Amino acid sequence: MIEESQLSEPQEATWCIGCGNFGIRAALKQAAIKLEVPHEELVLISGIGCSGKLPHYINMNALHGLHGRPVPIATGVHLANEDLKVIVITGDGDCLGEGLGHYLHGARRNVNIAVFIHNNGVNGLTKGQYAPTAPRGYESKTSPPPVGSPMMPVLPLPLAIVNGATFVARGFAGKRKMLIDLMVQAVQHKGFAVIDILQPCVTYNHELTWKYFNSHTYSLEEEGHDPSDKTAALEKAQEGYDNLPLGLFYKAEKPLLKEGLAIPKDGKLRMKENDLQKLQEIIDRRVIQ
Ligand SMILES: Cc1ncc(C[n+]2csc(CCOP(=O)(O)OP(=O)(O)O)c2C)c(N)n1
Ligand code: SF4
Ligand SMILES: [Mg+2]
Repeated sequence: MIEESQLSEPQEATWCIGCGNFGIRAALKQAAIKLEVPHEELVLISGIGCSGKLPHYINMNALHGLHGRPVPIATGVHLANEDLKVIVITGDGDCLGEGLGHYLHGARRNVNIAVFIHNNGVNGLTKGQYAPTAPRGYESKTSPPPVGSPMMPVLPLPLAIVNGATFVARGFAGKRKMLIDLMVQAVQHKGFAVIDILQPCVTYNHELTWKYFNSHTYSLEEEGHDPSDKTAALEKAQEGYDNLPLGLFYKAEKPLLKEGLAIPKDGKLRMKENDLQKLQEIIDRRVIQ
């Protein structure tokens, strides 16, 4: 239903030449076409970062929010209008640093949104500080040699699995076909869907490069991994940077957030008329008390 020409960039991308974000954008375009949904039903919610700029470079409904906050914004958009397919575009700093609490709560709520984490190991926009996913020992301006990063990386996928996410996957910006397929499945999935997307930052991260990811990744599917096996998924999701599995780790069906909320059943929340005068009266009463 969506033509490629409808997605062309409203602004020219300012990402560095060779940045993995280009591969992710290209995959997102193809996924949007493959989803066969009307253009107006897809919406991107992004945080702040090089990744967060993606909605400026692809023509889709979008809201470019605050650093660390795209998951709660997306939750609100979804609950107000369940017809929309809501996709969060977030960086590893955005999602797993300042936004980590929101990420975990989104997972345990099993809110029906798809979260695409652009994982480059650095805070790209703010010039290359090590991000929460940087491996122990990673050297950067803020984690100088000889020690490098003195702590373990945050592992987004085991966290998602143990906290209740129901679609958990990893893609790579350099493996386009697999990434498109995972994106389509994540958006179609009913529940909290996460894709950890390996995304080389060619300017600041000289360890997690295109070459590195090409030679230190393998396919879960080719290994015969069963995504309904939660224990095996957790084990695989904890494998480190030496040999990173790609593909679908875990998929399950669980009750959705909206099923437990007092959302009006007689029509969408967005169709409800708000009585602003009544609201003001309530606010005034509270102020006086
Ligand atoms: C509330 C708030 N805190 C911090 C910042 C500064 N800041 C902007 S982008 C960013 C990190 C971006 O890193 P990441 O999310 O990994 O995105 P990338 O640029 O790597 O895609 C930070 C800390 C901000 N803009 N707002
Ligand atoms: S700084 Fe890194 S993440 Fe940001 S646009 Fe450049 S290569 Fe991409
Ligand atoms: Mg980053």
